[in-house]
Amino acid sequence: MTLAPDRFAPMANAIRALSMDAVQAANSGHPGMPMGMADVATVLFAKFLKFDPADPYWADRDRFVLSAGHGSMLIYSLLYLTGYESPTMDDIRNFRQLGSPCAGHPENFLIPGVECTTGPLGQGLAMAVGMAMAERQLNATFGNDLVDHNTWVVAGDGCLMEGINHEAIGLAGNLKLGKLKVLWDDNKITIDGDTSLSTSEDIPARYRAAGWDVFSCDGHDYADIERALTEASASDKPSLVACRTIIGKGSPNKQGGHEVHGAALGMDEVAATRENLGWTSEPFELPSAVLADWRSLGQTGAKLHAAWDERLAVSAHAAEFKRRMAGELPNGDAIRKALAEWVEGDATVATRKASENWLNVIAPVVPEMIGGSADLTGSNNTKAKCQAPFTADDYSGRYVYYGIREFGMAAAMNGMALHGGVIPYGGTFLIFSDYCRNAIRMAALQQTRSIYVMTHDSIGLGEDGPTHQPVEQVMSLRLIPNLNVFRPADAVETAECWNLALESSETPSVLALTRQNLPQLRKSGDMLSARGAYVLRSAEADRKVILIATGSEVELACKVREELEGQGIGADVVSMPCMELFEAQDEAYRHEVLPHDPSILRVSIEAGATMGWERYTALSRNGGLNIGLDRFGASAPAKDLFARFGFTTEVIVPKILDKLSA
Ligand SMILES: Cc1ncc(C[n+]2csc(CCOP(=O)(O)OP(=O)(O)O)c2C)c(N)n1
Ligand SMILES: [Mg+2]
Repeated sequence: MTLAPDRFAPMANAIRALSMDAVQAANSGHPGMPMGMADVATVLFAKFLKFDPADPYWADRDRFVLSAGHGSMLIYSLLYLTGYESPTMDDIRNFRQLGSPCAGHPENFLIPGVECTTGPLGQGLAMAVGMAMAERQLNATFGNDLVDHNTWVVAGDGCLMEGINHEAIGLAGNLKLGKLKVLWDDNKITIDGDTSLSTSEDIPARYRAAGWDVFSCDGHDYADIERALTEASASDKPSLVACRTIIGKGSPNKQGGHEVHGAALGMDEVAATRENLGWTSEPFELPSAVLADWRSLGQTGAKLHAAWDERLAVSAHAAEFKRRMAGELPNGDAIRKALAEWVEGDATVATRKASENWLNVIAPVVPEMIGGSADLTGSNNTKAKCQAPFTADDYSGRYVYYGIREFGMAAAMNGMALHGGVIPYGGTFLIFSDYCRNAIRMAALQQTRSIYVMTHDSIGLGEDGPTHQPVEQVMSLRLIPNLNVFRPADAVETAECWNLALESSETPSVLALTRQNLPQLRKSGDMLSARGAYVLRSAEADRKVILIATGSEVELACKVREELEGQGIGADVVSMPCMELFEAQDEAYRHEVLPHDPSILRVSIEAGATMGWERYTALSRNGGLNIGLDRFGASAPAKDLFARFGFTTEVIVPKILDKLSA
């Protein structure tokens, strides 16, 4: 059924009423944006968006991203009105309250119809770029019958002003992501006031320069909105539609001003708005005819979905397509076997190189792995031989040249992972994890399988100097909940950590890898890294010391151990490639690796910030010892830097002897 535009006004007013009432009830939230974009959203959902409320996870649905996440009541209203199971009206009544899935900002893990978590401005749009990339990649692999959908974004002035916007639209423009459509809530208001306070940018010109098509409309004129969205739909370039709107539209005394951005209207103004809109229903009640119009609209997608189901049923690709969309890895036995046979003999390689070697084994058998790098392919060693470039001319490629856009890359990877059907990994220098940081955090919050390959992980990178040498990055990444930070010690651990990252379907991973060569410390791929930490070398003499090390410092710990053993002091070496996985082990295992014995001195060795290591050392003999780097590095060959900053047996062994005799 096609609704005539004369039915749209009450439908849009239903969004306005729910939004202002929910914000009023919570006495907190953002009514301005949903009230301003209610008309555009109504036309989008009525005439353009492909969706089926009965199946929020339908693989070929259009993706709808509310990048301006503060306007969360817009999406909650739309999901309720069109007939999704969640949220319920009770959930909306309890907007922003404990236990309601209608959180302050939309959360993908609380409501199935929410494609991604938004709120950090700019990132929703950048994730949408990744969703549109995943769509094209899967389309090239599985064809139009199974994969052919748009990605629609609602973005505000803030999303367009953020720096990440430049990265995201540059990437999308170069890749000619024609199925990406951004609806800009062009209301010329941000929190502080009129946008002229802070910007005079010609946004359409900037988007055109990046390879986009730009359209515009009066965001309160249904026919004009439909015209602009029709034009955007026909474009084969990514499109920006500037929707000229009035923030808080409908509120007679507050619309158009910045106060309506992020505060309840107040009881009097809510009443005045009801009057102004001719809205007579009580809060959280809807006229049955209006709800019926919304619900009938919600049912139109069922037909498209059914036709798609039929195509899937007869598709030769059905099983593979379903596997990928379910996020299940292929043929786990083959992967385990490859791992068991991995690295026979002694391989002295940098872990970044070991990672590349492993990718050449694993990427051919996991076709959903889509790699990439932020212009450091040759340094991050992220490209497997089997991967062709993903370009505007060939979307079947599996390797993305992200350009020097670390934040944009990390966010796009999250969007790819959220889209499903692909497993994104991408590289940069570990030091630039700071540039990616909020996207890494958002991956953790959203429980996406994003794999960040971060090389040059310490002063061991050498001559590039302190601007490039991570000091605090590894430990600070460990602070992020639901993020596995891996720092493998050799080629065997590297392959194990890669596999753990691939298997962690709801936890993103950082792989911190070395530039410099490291010896192979273990012979077999028996997945000891899965425990997070394990005893790599056991004391021979009476055990007095436990050395806990990660990455490149495990080799050093082994040398320290040999010296101590030579002096009759027994020492274990514990390799700890992943602190988070170790913390997840049961107490018995943790005590086996790190026994509670105050006569034993525990020593941490990691070429980075020592803060945090006390948790493993402080309660040991004489307060334990932390060998690390709590200052910036310097520009010199790696060997000289390790010597200069005390990462040698000559410096560490006497410190341990001092501690033992204190
Ligand atoms: C990265 C980031 N910085 C700051 C904020 C806080 N913030 C939320 S909304 C907003 C203003 C956004 O303006 P606009 O996108 O025009 O939204 P409108 O006022 O039109 O609803 C700001 C600064 C945020 N959510 N994310
Ligand atoms: Mg605005």
